[in-house]
Amino acid sequence: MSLDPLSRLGDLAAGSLDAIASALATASPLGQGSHRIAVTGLQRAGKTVFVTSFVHALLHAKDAPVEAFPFFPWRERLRTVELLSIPGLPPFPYRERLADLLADPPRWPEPTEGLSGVRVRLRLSPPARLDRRLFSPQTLHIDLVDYPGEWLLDLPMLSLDYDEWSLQMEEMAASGRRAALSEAWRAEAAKLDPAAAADDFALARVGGAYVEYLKRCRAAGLHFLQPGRFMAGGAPLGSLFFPLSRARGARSGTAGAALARRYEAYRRVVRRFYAQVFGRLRRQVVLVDLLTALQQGQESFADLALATRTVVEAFESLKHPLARLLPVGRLDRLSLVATKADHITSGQHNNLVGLLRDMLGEPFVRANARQAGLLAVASVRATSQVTRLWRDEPLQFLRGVPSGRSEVVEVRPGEIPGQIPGRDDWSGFVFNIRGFEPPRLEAPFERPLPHINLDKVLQSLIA
Ligand SMILES: Nc1nc2c(ncn2[C@@H]2O[C@H](COP(=O)(O)OP(=O)(O)O)[C@@H](O)[C@H]2O)c(=O)[nH]1
Ligand SMILES: [Mg+2]
Repeated sequence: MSLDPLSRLGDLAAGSLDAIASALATASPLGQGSHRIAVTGLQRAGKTVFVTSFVHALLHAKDAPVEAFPFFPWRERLRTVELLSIPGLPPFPYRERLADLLADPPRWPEPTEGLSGVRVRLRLSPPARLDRRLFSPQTLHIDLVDYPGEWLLDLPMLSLDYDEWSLQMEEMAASGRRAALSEAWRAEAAKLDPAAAADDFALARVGGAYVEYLKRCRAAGLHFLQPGRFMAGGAPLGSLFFPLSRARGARSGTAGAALARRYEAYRRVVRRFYAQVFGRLRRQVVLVDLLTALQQGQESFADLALATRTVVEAFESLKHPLARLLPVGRLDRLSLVATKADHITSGQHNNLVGLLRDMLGEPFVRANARQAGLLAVASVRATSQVTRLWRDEPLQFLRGVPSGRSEVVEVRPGEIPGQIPGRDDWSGFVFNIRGFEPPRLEAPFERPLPHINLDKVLQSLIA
């Protein structure tokens, strides 16, 4: 890989994206059915846990009691099931991640970077109405592809030139909590003369400060971070460019012109991703961790809402194949999932879905009612529920081991609002939403992991 920033970008586009694109373009062998399900979401939304638990359920649902994974359409006809990799894609490390969950004590799996995939092959007897002597078993592939939602945050950049993007980003960086987080970067940027001759070291210094700012935002629970690829997946693209509206009109050879050129090169990568990868993923699951943002308060929540809407707009754009910016693409099914539903009591799940609906916006939900389903899901359920009497009233409590602790406690996570609270109403809500250690499950655990509604995601994608 070259050190020159522009050719590093070129490598990224030509190398990994093309490889991924051609892997996705390859149809499955003749006569085999296949469902390719892409799973996305911002960092820590729960993708790795979701894919691990989903694959595990596909591998073991057949012999488990029906209630362990109620929706499983192949139960009666399934002969064998196998785990494979998807040719050409980095493998999703299912076995390692499952081993983390089944360890003693169990741990949440290590994060994965970039895009990866795993294939489950089901061999099915012919349907009962066909004569089994005449028809051979059918093969069905279920592919799961995990990719960072941050890659979808870049869509708006396709319709903004460098000036416009810079202005938007600078304005954002100067407001709310971001103002303090961006101070060091803004101070560095102020020293840069966009009309001076381009100097890679000077640009890298300010660029480094910009990435530091994005990282600080993330640590503070903010999610709308552009460019998304600076913060997620494989190659560290960190110091390529940054917003600088003062660069407007800079002549060629100057620092300002270099920034604009790098921005354009980056946009070509983004466009390529949409054209070659995103447009090929026709069944997608978008995971959103609303609960953590809710606990972090109004600004975090508003920021997650902005990021989530941006992600979802990427899906909207797929419905307009003639849209100037994107190639032909189509979306068959979209499952929108509020994750970690085991962090609240079951009586609150409807409100959690209401909150997700409100975050996506009623117009989006209505326009996509045919393909899209909204669900509250726990891929791996870490809590159980108990009812306790409090002043003669039955109240629901969660039982589980809080993160970093080892003893079981009972908590009340609080009432989840069924829609986004108004700016002034936040103080009226008291949440006690916290992380839990994963449940203790004994290896080998040869049935679906405890979950909430994981099978309904399958149903919403393939029914
Ligand atoms: N209680 C609970 N915690 C979860 C669940 N899914 C994810 N988490 C938590 O969220 C963290 C991030 O999940 P992960 O799947 O790594 O997110 P990713 O970055 O989107 O791949 C995990 O380490 C867990 O602490 C779930 O179903 N239940
Ligand atoms: Mg992950």
